Amino acid sequence: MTHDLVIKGARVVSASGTTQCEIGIKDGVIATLGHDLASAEVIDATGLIALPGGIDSHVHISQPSGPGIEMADDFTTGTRAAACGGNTTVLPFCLPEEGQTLREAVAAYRAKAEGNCLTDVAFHLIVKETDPVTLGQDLPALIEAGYTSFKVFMTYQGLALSDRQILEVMSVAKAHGAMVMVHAENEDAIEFLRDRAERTGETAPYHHATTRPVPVEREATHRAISLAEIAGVPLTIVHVSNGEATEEIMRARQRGLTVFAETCPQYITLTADDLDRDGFEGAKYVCSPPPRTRDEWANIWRGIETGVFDLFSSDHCPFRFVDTAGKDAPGARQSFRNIPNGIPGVETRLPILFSEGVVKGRISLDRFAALTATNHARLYGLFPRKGAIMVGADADIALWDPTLTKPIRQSDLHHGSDYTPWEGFTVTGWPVRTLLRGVTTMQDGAPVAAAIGQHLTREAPDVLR
Ligand code: DUC
Ligand code: ZN
Ligand code: ZN
Repeated sequence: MTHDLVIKGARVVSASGTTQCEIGIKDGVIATLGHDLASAEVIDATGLIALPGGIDSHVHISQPSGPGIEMADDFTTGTRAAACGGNTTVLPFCLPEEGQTLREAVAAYRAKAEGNCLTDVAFHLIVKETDPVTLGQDLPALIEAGYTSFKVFMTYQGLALSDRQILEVMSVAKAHGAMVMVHAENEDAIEFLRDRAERTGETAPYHHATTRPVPVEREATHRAISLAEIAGVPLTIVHVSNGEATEEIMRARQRGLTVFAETCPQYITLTADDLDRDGFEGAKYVCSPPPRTRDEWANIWRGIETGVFDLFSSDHCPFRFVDTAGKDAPGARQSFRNIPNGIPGVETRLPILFSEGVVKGRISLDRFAALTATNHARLYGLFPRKGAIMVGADADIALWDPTLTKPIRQSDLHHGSDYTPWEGFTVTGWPVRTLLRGVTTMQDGAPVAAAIGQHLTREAPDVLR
């Protein structure tokens, strides 16, 4: 067979292990893994590692974030940054605006993404209403149409669902075959701590962290797992930040429950002290759950190394810092309550895990591929088309230089935010070329293609098939 493109000379992290071989690509699909392959075009990847293109299954793009607040990324900048960070697919959330049905929201997000993406895109839903139309009509129809995962919140006024409502949502997931993702923090406990902090003048960004302590997350994690057990559904706990929540997940698995878990770069590299930086700088690090301590980094690493965590996602939720529509929102300097919640990270997720995990000897290349691509595809109904370098899969590949060492700099990044929480953080190992269905989307750190990203229809999660 003559291929359209062959990648030669790379160590290939394939679905069946890491080997030295060539990757033959035809019509955007991996056609051959072998040697001495014929092709019209060749990429010499000597000295590089070929990994599956990253799938970031937890990003927020163009999501409404309150009156007067604007997310820093639209689909053009968000997926451009993703591609430059070695990703080929992202899964943003679809949040209905006030008065909008879930189906209308999906149509609106699809329209915002259409023709603007440098990665492929598929959407999770956020379920914030449990009226009969949402649960009886919209959600079943959307699951049928391939929106096979949705997030529920246990925190945030206007988003948080009661235990009863979560059970109702879970029973729709059970009946129609979808994955429930949970943001596990106890809203009442946070409100109590937040009101008390404000009464005593503890209003600086740092107190975002002190009012969302570990027990707030541990308790909600335990409760979410119990609700999933009662409803009889698998569950994914997203953005786990600490050891006690991790233990809840381990205990649930020991009881035979199917619980998946996600963590993020902020929980192995940032601490609550970052929120205590001079002046208003701490606002740059306000996200939920908050970054914890160095001891918690060790707990999260143990979970990554021992397989408790299935997913390593960015939770990219970007706001600009010098902007009254961003972190410097009206009232934000008076109380942390008013600081928009979230940090940018879609472009830096993979280099941080490669450097801190693979280069420092904590995880293998195979485990890196599972945590950053394969498991995301399996859990969210994209496998085997996405998530692994194997014959028949889309030719979504990131070529990595494992020796390239440089600090993360805002000036090198491509997101819409005006800062990175990892400014100056030195990383060894960077993606130097990203290919989406065989087309180069990033080369040497710069975006190079037109917006060729497509919307992906998903199957049911592997575990439900
Ligand atoms: N949860 C997220 O998943 N992202 C940003 C904010 C939040 O609370
Ligand atoms: Zn969340
Ligand atoms: Zn998120």
